[in-house]
Amino acid sequence: MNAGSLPFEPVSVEGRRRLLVVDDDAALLEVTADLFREHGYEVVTAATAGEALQRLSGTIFDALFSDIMMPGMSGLELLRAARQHDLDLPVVLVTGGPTLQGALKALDEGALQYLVKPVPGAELLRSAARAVSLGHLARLKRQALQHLGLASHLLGDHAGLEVAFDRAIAQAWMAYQPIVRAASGILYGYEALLRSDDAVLGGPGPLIDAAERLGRQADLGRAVQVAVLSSARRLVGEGLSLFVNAQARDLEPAWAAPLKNLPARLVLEVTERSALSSIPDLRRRVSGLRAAGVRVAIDDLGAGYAGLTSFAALEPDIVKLDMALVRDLDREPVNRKLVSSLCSVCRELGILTVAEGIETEAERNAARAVGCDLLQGYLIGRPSRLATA
Ligand code: G
Ligand code: MN
Repeated sequence: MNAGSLPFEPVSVEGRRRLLVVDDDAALLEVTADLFREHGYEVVTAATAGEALQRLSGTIFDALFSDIMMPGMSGLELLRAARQHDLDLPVVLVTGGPTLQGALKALDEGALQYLVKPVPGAELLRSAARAVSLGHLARLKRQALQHLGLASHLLGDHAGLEVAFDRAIAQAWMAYQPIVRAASGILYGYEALLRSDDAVLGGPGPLIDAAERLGRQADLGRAVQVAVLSSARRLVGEGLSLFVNAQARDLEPAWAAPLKNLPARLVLEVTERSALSSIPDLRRRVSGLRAAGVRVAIDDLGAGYAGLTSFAALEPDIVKLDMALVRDLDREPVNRKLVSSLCSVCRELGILTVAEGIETEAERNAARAVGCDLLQGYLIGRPSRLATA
Protein backbone atom coordinates (compact mmCIF):
# COMPACT_ATOMS: atom_id res chain seq x y z
CA MET A 1 0.00 0.00 0.00
CA ASN A 2 1.41 3.38 -0.81
CA ALA A 3 1.10 6.76 0.80
CA GLY A 4 -1.47 7.82 -1.78
CA SER A 5 -4.09 5.63 -0.18
CA LEU A 6 -3.73 7.03 3.32
CA PRO A 7 -7.00 8.32 4.72
CA PHE A 8 -5.22 11.55 5.65
CA GLU A 9 -2.35 13.40 4.04
CA PRO A 10 0.91 11.77 5.03
CA VAL A 11 2.59 14.73 6.61
CA SER A 12 5.79 15.10 8.44
CA VAL A 13 4.64 15.59 11.99
CA GLU A 14 7.91 16.76 13.42
CA GLY A 15 7.76 20.04 15.27
CA ARG A 16 4.15 20.75 14.40
CA ARG A 17 2.02 21.77 17.35
CA ARG A 18 -1.36 22.85 16.04
CA LEU A 19 -4.29 22.83 18.45
CA LEU A 20 -7.99 23.26 17.95
CA VAL A 21 -9.66 24.64 21.07
CA VAL A 22 -13.44 24.62 21.37
CA ASP A 23 -15.56 26.28 24.03
CA ASP A 24 -18.82 28.21 23.97
CA ASP A 25 -17.53 30.36 26.83
CA ALA A 26 -15.77 33.13 24.88
CA ALA A 27 -13.71 34.47 27.78
CA LEU A 28 -12.39 31.07 28.78
CA LEU A 29 -11.66 30.24 25.15
CA GLU A 30 -9.52 33.31 24.80
CA VAL A 31 -7.55 32.73 28.00
CA THR A 32 -6.84 29.13 27.05
CA ALA A 33 -5.82 30.02 23.51
CA ASP A 34 -3.45 32.75 24.78
CA LEU A 35 -1.83 30.35 27.21
CA PHE A 36 -1.16 27.80 24.47
CA ARG A 37 0.13 30.46 22.08
CA GLU A 38 2.52 31.83 24.69
CA HIS A 39 3.98 28.36 24.91
CA GLY A 40 4.65 27.99 21.22
CA TYR A 41 1.45 26.34 19.98
CA GLU A 42 -0.38 27.35 16.85
CA VAL A 43 -4.00 27.69 17.98
CA VAL A 44 -7.27 27.78 16.11
CA THR A 45 -10.39 28.44 18.15
CA ALA A 46 -14.05 27.59 17.63
CA ALA A 47 -17.05 28.77 19.61
CA THR A 48 -19.27 25.86 18.61
CA ALA A 49 -18.84 22.22 17.73
CA GLY A 50 -20.16 22.96 14.23
CA GLU A 51 -17.49 25.54 13.68
CA ALA A 52 -14.90 23.10 15.03
CA LEU A 53 -15.96 20.50 12.47
CA GLN A 54 -15.53 23.00 9.68
CA ARG A 55 -12.00 23.71 10.83
CA LEU A 56 -11.25 20.00 11.13
CA SER A 57 -12.28 19.23 7.60
CA GLY A 58 -9.73 21.60 6.15
CA THR A 59 -6.71 21.21 8.40
CA ILE A 60 -4.79 18.55 10.24
CA PHE A 61 -4.55 19.30 13.95
CA ASP A 62 -2.28 17.70 16.49
CA ALA A 63 -4.82 17.79 19.29
CA LEU A 64 -8.35 18.91 19.97
CA PHE A 65 -9.38 20.43 23.29
CA SER A 66 -13.12 20.66 23.65
CA ASP A 67 -15.66 21.62 26.24
CA ILE A 68 -18.13 18.77 26.83
CA MET A 69 -21.28 20.78 27.34
CA MET A 70 -22.09 23.06 24.45
CA PRO A 71 -25.38 24.00 22.83
CA GLY A 72 -26.08 22.29 19.52
CA MET A 73 -23.56 19.49 19.68
CA SER A 74 -21.82 18.07 22.72
CA GLY A 75 -18.11 17.46 23.00
CA LEU A 76 -18.77 13.72 22.79
CA GLU A 77 -20.66 14.11 19.54
CA LEU A 78 -17.86 16.31 18.29
CA LEU A 79 -15.40 13.55 19.18
CA ARG A 80 -17.35 11.04 17.11
CA ALA A 81 -17.71 13.39 14.17
CA ALA A 82 -14.03 14.35 14.36
CA ARG A 83 -13.10 10.70 13.90
CA GLN A 84 -14.57 10.85 10.41
CA HIS A 85 -11.89 13.29 9.43
CA ASP A 86 -9.04 11.91 11.41
CA LEU A 87 -8.64 8.53 13.13
CA ASP A 88 -5.59 9.62 15.10
CA LEU A 89 -6.55 13.04 16.41
CA PRO A 90 -5.99 13.14 20.19
CA VAL A 91 -9.09 14.59 21.86
CA VAL A 92 -9.07 16.06 25.35
CA LEU A 93 -12.49 16.78 26.79
CA VAL A 94 -12.95 19.44 29.42
CA THR A 95 -16.01 19.59 31.63
CA GLY A 96 -17.51 21.86 34.21
CA GLY A 97 -19.85 19.29 35.73
CA PRO A 98 -17.88 16.11 36.18
CA THR A 99 -19.55 12.78 36.66
CA LEU A 100 -17.79 9.46 36.78
CA GLN A 101 -20.12 8.14 34.14
CA GLY A 102 -19.40 11.03 31.82
CA ALA A 103 -15.68 10.50 32.23
CA LEU A 104 -15.89 6.79 31.57
CA LYS A 105 -18.06 7.36 28.53
CA ALA A 106 -15.62 9.91 27.14
CA LEU A 107 -12.66 7.60 27.61
CA ASP A 108 -14.59 4.66 26.24
CA GLU A 109 -15.35 6.64 23.11
CA GLY A 110 -11.68 7.31 22.64
CA ALA A 111 -11.04 10.62 24.34
CA LEU A 112 -7.43 10.74 25.42
CA GLN A 113 -8.11 12.58 28.62
CA TYR A 114 -10.89 14.13 30.64
CA LEU A 115 -10.12 17.35 32.52
CA VAL A 116 -12.26 19.09 35.10
CA LYS A 117 -12.72 22.87 35.09
CA PRO A 118 -11.14 25.04 36.24
CA VAL A 119 -8.06 23.43 34.75
CA PRO A 120 -4.82 24.94 36.08
CA GLY A 121 -2.62 26.33 33.30
CA ALA A 122 0.23 23.94 34.05
CA GLU A 123 -2.10 20.98 33.72
CA LEU A 124 -3.43 22.25 30.37
CA LEU A 125 0.11 22.58 29.07
CA ARG A 126 1.14 19.14 30.31
CA SER A 127 -1.93 17.67 28.74
CA ALA A 128 -1.32 19.41 25.41
CA ALA A 129 2.30 18.29 25.25
CA ARG A 130 1.32 14.69 25.92
CA ALA A 131 -1.61 14.76 23.50
CA VAL A 132 0.52 16.15 20.69
CA SER A 133 3.26 13.54 21.21
CA LEU A 134 0.83 10.65 21.41
CA GLY A 135 -0.94 11.92 18.30
CA HIS A 136 2.32 12.06 16.40
CA LEU A 137 3.15 8.56 17.56
CA ALA A 138 -0.24 7.32 16.36
CA ARG A 139 0.22 8.92 12.94
CA LEU A 140 3.69 7.51 12.49
CA LYS A 141 2.56 4.04 13.55
CA ARG A 142 -0.29 4.17 11.09
CA GLN A 143 2.01 5.27 8.30
CA ALA A 144 4.42 2.45 9.11
CA LEU A 145 1.63 -0.12 9.13
CA GLN A 146 0.19 1.20 5.92
CA HIS A 147 3.58 0.97 4.36
CA LEU A 148 3.74 -2.65 5.48
CA GLY A 149 0.20 -3.33 4.37
CA LEU A 150 -1.09 -3.91 7.89
CA ALA A 151 -3.19 -0.80 8.24
CA SER A 152 -6.22 -2.45 9.74
CA HIS A 153 -4.21 -3.56 12.78
CA LEU A 154 -4.26 -0.02 14.01
CA LEU A 155 -7.70 1.38 14.32
CA GLY A 156 -7.20 3.15 17.57
CA ASP A 157 -10.28 3.37 19.69
CA HIS A 158 -13.82 2.14 19.49
CA ALA A 159 -15.21 5.29 17.91
CA GLY A 160 -12.45 5.23 15.30
CA LEU A 161 -13.08 1.59 14.46
CA GLU A 162 -16.81 2.18 14.23
CA VAL A 163 -16.33 5.07 11.82
CA ALA A 164 -13.84 3.10 9.72
CA PHE A 165 -16.20 0.12 9.63
CA ASP A 166 -19.18 2.24 8.52
CA ARG A 167 -17.10 3.93 5.89
CA ALA A 168 -15.73 0.62 4.62
CA ILE A 169 -19.06 -1.15 4.33
CA ALA A 170 -20.55 1.90 2.62
CA GLN A 171 -17.88 1.41 -0.06
CA ALA A 172 -18.17 -2.37 -0.26
CA TRP A 173 -18.38 -4.09 -3.60
CA MET A 174 -17.97 -7.58 -4.97
CA ALA A 175 -15.18 -9.01 -7.04
CA TYR A 176 -16.00 -12.20 -8.93
CA GLN A 177 -13.54 -15.00 -9.58
CA PRO A 178 -14.30 -17.77 -12.06
CA ILE A 179 -14.50 -21.43 -11.10
CA VAL A 180 -14.18 -23.95 -13.93
CA ARG A 181 -14.71 -27.66 -14.39
CA ALA A 182 -11.36 -29.43 -14.08
CA ALA A 183 -11.85 -31.87 -16.91
CA SER A 184 -13.22 -29.55 -19.59
CA GLY A 185 -12.21 -26.06 -18.43
CA ILE A 186 -15.83 -25.01 -18.94
CA LEU A 187 -17.07 -22.21 -16.66
CA TYR A 188 -18.97 -23.58 -13.66
CA GLY A 189 -19.62 -20.37 -11.76
CA TYR A 190 -18.09 -17.52 -9.79
CA GLU A 191 -17.08 -16.86 -6.22
CA ALA A 192 -18.15 -13.44 -4.98
CA LEU A 193 -15.38 -11.87 -2.91
CA LEU A 194 -15.95 -8.88 -0.66
CA ARG A 195 -13.85 -5.82 -1.41
CA SER A 196 -13.94 -2.26 -0.21
CA ASP A 197 -12.32 0.86 -1.61
CA ASP A 198 -11.55 1.90 1.94
CA ALA A 199 -7.83 2.39 2.54
CA VAL A 200 -7.90 1.02 6.06
CA LEU A 201 -10.44 -1.80 6.00
CA GLY A 202 -10.01 -2.85 2.40
CA GLY A 203 -10.38 -6.61 2.48
CA PRO A 204 -12.61 -9.31 3.90
CA GLY A 205 -10.17 -10.27 6.66
CA PRO A 206 -9.93 -6.83 8.27
CA LEU A 207 -13.66 -6.25 7.75
CA ILE A 208 -14.58 -9.50 9.47
CA ASP A 209 -12.20 -8.75 12.35
CA ALA A 210 -13.69 -5.30 12.76
CA ALA A 211 -17.26 -6.65 12.65
CA GLU A 212 -16.38 -9.14 15.36
CA ARG A 213 -14.70 -6.54 17.57
CA LEU A 214 -17.70 -4.25 17.21
CA GLY A 215 -20.33 -6.98 17.46
CA ARG A 216 -21.60 -5.91 14.04
CA GLN A 217 -21.49 -9.20 12.15
CA ALA A 218 -25.13 -8.74 11.17
CA ASP A 219 -24.29 -5.44 9.44
CA LEU A 220 -21.43 -7.08 7.59
CA GLY A 221 -23.73 -9.90 6.47
CA ARG A 222 -26.20 -7.32 5.20
CA ALA A 223 -23.48 -5.43 3.34
CA VAL A 224 -22.43 -8.63 1.57
CA GLN A 225 -26.02 -9.30 0.63
CA VAL A 226 -26.54 -5.79 -0.74
CA ALA A 227 -23.27 -5.83 -2.70
CA VAL A 228 -24.04 -9.22 -4.23
CA LEU A 229 -27.60 -8.21 -5.09
CA SER A 230 -26.49 -5.03 -6.78
CA SER A 231 -23.91 -6.72 -8.99
CA ALA A 232 -24.65 -10.41 -9.52
CA ARG A 233 -27.47 -9.75 -11.97
CA ARG A 234 -24.75 -9.10 -14.50
CA LEU A 235 -23.52 -12.69 -14.31
CA VAL A 236 -24.41 -14.25 -17.59
CA GLY A 237 -24.38 -17.88 -18.57
CA GLU A 238 -26.67 -20.85 -18.47
CA GLY A 239 -26.93 -22.64 -15.12
CA LEU A 240 -24.01 -20.87 -13.43
CA SER A 241 -23.34 -21.27 -9.74
CA LEU A 242 -22.72 -18.30 -7.50
CA PHE A 243 -20.52 -18.96 -4.48
CA VAL A 244 -20.98 -16.45 -1.66
CA ASN A 245 -18.89 -16.42 1.51
CA ALA A 246 -21.26 -16.44 4.44
CA GLN A 247 -20.44 -16.15 8.08
CA ALA A 248 -21.58 -19.14 10.07
CA ARG A 249 -24.35 -17.05 11.67
CA ASP A 250 -25.76 -16.19 8.22
CA LEU A 251 -26.23 -19.81 7.28
CA GLU A 252 -29.96 -19.71 7.31
CA PRO A 253 -32.86 -19.54 4.89
CA ALA A 254 -33.89 -15.99 5.83
CA TRP A 255 -30.46 -14.58 5.02
CA ALA A 256 -30.17 -16.50 1.77
CA ALA A 257 -33.71 -15.80 0.55
CA PRO A 258 -33.08 -12.46 -1.26
CA LEU A 259 -30.09 -13.95 -3.08
CA LYS A 260 -32.17 -16.76 -4.46
CA ASN A 261 -33.76 -14.52 -7.08
CA LEU A 262 -30.44 -14.06 -8.83
CA PRO A 263 -29.92 -15.82 -12.14
CA ALA A 264 -27.45 -18.34 -10.69
CA ARG A 265 -27.61 -21.28 -8.31
CA LEU A 266 -26.56 -20.16 -4.88
CA VAL A 267 -23.77 -21.86 -2.94
CA LEU A 268 -23.03 -20.55 0.54
CA GLU A 269 -19.43 -21.02 1.56
CA VAL A 270 -18.60 -21.17 5.21
CA THR A 271 -15.01 -21.29 6.27
CA GLU A 272 -13.62 -24.15 8.22
CA ARG A 273 -11.73 -21.53 10.22
CA SER A 274 -14.93 -20.33 11.87
CA ALA A 275 -16.35 -21.78 15.04
CA LEU A 276 -19.05 -23.88 13.46
CA SER A 277 -19.67 -25.82 16.62
CA SER A 278 -20.86 -22.66 18.38
CA ILE A 279 -23.78 -22.21 15.98
CA PRO A 280 -26.94 -23.53 17.57
CA ASP A 281 -29.20 -25.61 15.42
CA LEU A 282 -26.73 -25.86 12.59
CA ARG A 283 -28.29 -29.03 11.29
CA ARG A 284 -31.80 -27.59 11.14
CA ARG A 285 -30.66 -24.36 9.47
CA VAL A 286 -28.71 -26.23 6.84
CA SER A 287 -31.56 -28.55 6.01
CA GLY A 288 -33.78 -25.48 5.64
CA LEU A 289 -31.29 -24.01 3.19
CA ARG A 290 -31.09 -27.22 1.26
CA ALA A 291 -34.86 -27.47 1.07
CA ALA A 292 -34.79 -23.98 -0.48
CA GLY A 293 -32.36 -25.16 -3.16
CA VAL A 294 -29.25 -23.57 -1.67
CA ARG A 295 -26.06 -25.62 -1.56
CA VAL A 296 -23.45 -25.40 1.16
CA ALA A 297 -19.68 -25.47 0.74
CA ILE A 298 -16.95 -25.84 3.32
CA ASP A 299 -14.28 -23.27 2.53
CA ASP A 300 -10.55 -23.52 3.25
CA LEU A 301 -10.68 -27.20 4.09
CA GLY A 302 -7.36 -28.18 5.56
CA ALA A 303 -6.65 -24.77 7.05
CA GLY A 304 -9.13 -24.86 9.88
CA TYR A 305 -9.95 -26.92 12.86
CA ALA A 306 -13.59 -27.77 12.24
CA GLY A 307 -14.17 -31.11 13.86
CA LEU A 308 -15.94 -33.99 12.31
CA THR A 309 -19.14 -33.12 14.15
CA SER A 310 -19.67 -29.79 12.46
CA PHE A 311 -18.63 -31.26 9.14
CA ALA A 312 -21.26 -33.93 9.62
CA ALA A 313 -23.87 -31.36 10.65
CA LEU A 314 -23.18 -29.30 7.56
CA GLU A 315 -23.17 -32.22 5.16
CA PRO A 316 -21.55 -29.97 2.58
CA ASP A 317 -22.40 -30.34 -1.09
CA ILE A 318 -19.04 -28.92 -2.04
CA VAL A 319 -15.64 -28.89 -0.38
CA LYS A 320 -13.06 -26.24 -1.24
CA LEU A 321 -9.52 -27.39 -0.57
CA ASP A 322 -7.41 -24.68 0.98
CA MET A 323 -4.74 -23.22 -1.26
CA ALA A 324 -2.04 -24.22 1.19
CA LEU A 325 -2.83 -27.83 0.24
CA VAL A 326 -2.94 -27.02 -3.44
CA ARG A 327 0.33 -25.10 -3.51
CA ASP A 328 3.05 -27.12 -5.32
CA LEU A 329 0.65 -30.01 -5.75
CA ASP A 330 2.84 -31.25 -8.58
CA ARG A 331 5.99 -31.30 -6.46
CA GLU A 332 4.82 -31.93 -2.89
CA PRO A 333 4.16 -35.63 -2.37
CA VAL A 334 2.43 -35.09 0.99
CA ASN A 335 0.07 -32.49 -0.43
CA ARG A 336 -0.66 -34.70 -3.40
CA LYS A 337 -1.41 -37.72 -1.24
CA LEU A 338 -3.73 -35.67 0.96
CA VAL A 339 -5.57 -33.98 -1.88
CA SER A 340 -5.92 -37.23 -3.74
CA SER A 341 -7.39 -39.00 -0.69
CA LEU A 342 -9.71 -36.09 0.10
CA CYS A 343 -10.99 -36.10 -3.46
CA SER A 344 -11.74 -39.81 -3.44
CA VAL A 345 -13.50 -39.70 -0.07
CA CYS A 346 -15.56 -36.72 -1.22
CA ARG A 347 -16.48 -38.54 -4.41
CA GLU A 348 -17.71 -41.48 -2.34
CA LEU A 349 -19.84 -39.08 -0.31
CA GLY A 350 -21.20 -37.35 -3.40
CA ILE A 351 -19.37 -34.11 -2.55
CA LEU A 352 -17.81 -31.95 -5.28
CA THR A 353 -14.24 -30.76 -4.67
CA VAL A 354 -12.76 -27.41 -5.66
CA ALA A 355 -8.99 -26.90 -5.73
CA GLU A 356 -8.46 -23.28 -4.69
CA GLY A 357 -5.53 -21.04 -5.48
CA ILE A 358 -4.30 -22.72 -8.68
CA GLU A 359 -1.47 -20.52 -9.87
CA THR A 360 0.57 -22.64 -12.28
CA GLU A 361 -0.10 -25.01 -15.16
CA ALA A 362 1.66 -27.74 -13.20
CA GLU A 363 -0.71 -27.30 -10.24
CA ARG A 364 -3.70 -27.34 -12.57
CA ASN A 365 -2.59 -30.55 -14.23
CA ALA A 366 -1.86 -32.20 -10.91
CA ALA A 367 -5.26 -31.17 -9.50
CA ARG A 368 -6.94 -32.74 -12.52
CA ALA A 369 -4.87 -35.88 -12.20
CA VAL A 370 -5.76 -36.45 -8.54
CA GLY A 371 -9.46 -36.04 -9.26
CA CYS A 372 -10.48 -32.51 -8.19
CA ASP A 373 -13.80 -31.67 -9.85
CA LEU A 374 -13.50 -27.88 -10.03
CA LEU A 375 -10.63 -25.40 -10.20
CA GLN A 376 -10.19 -21.82 -9.04
CA GLY A 377 -7.15 -19.57 -8.89
CA TYR A 378 -5.16 -16.80 -10.49
CA LEU A 379 -4.16 -19.07 -13.37
CA ILE A 380 -7.84 -19.56 -14.28
CA GLY A 381 -8.84 -15.97 -13.58
CA ARG A 382 -8.29 -13.21 -11.06
CA PRO A 383 -11.13 -11.78 -9.01
CA SER A 384 -12.48 -8.73 -10.81
CA ARG A 385 -15.36 -6.33 -10.91
CA LEU A 386 -18.09 -7.31 -13.34
CA ALA A 387 -18.35 -4.91 -16.24
CA THR A 388 -21.34 -2.60 -15.87
CA ALA A 389 -24.14 -3.54 -18.20
O1 G B 1 -11.04 -17.83 2.17
P1 G B 1 -11.37 -17.80 0.71
O2 G B 1 -11.07 -19.08 0.02
O3 G B 1 -12.77 -17.29 0.44
O4 G B 1 -10.37 -16.71 0.11
C1 G B 1 -10.20 -16.50 -1.23
C2 G B 1 -9.11 -15.47 -1.38
O5 G B 1 -8.01 -16.03 -2.07
C3 G B 1 -9.55 -14.27 -2.16
O6 G B 1 -9.25 -13.09 -1.45
C4 G B 1 -8.78 -14.33 -3.44
O7 G B 1 -8.41 -13.04 -3.89
C5 G B 1 -7.58 -15.18 -3.10
N1 G B 1 -7.14 -15.98 -4.23
C6 G B 1 -7.90 -16.49 -5.21
N2 G B 1 -7.16 -17.21 -6.09
C7 G B 1 -5.87 -17.15 -5.63
C8 G B 1 -4.63 -17.68 -6.11
O8 G B 1 -4.55 -18.36 -7.12
N3 G B 1 -3.54 -17.41 -5.36
C9 G B 1 -3.60 -16.68 -4.22
N4 G B 1 -2.46 -16.47 -3.55
N5 G B 1 -4.74 -16.15 -3.75
C10 G B 1 -5.88 -16.38 -4.45
MN1 MN C 1 -14.26 -18.61 -0.23
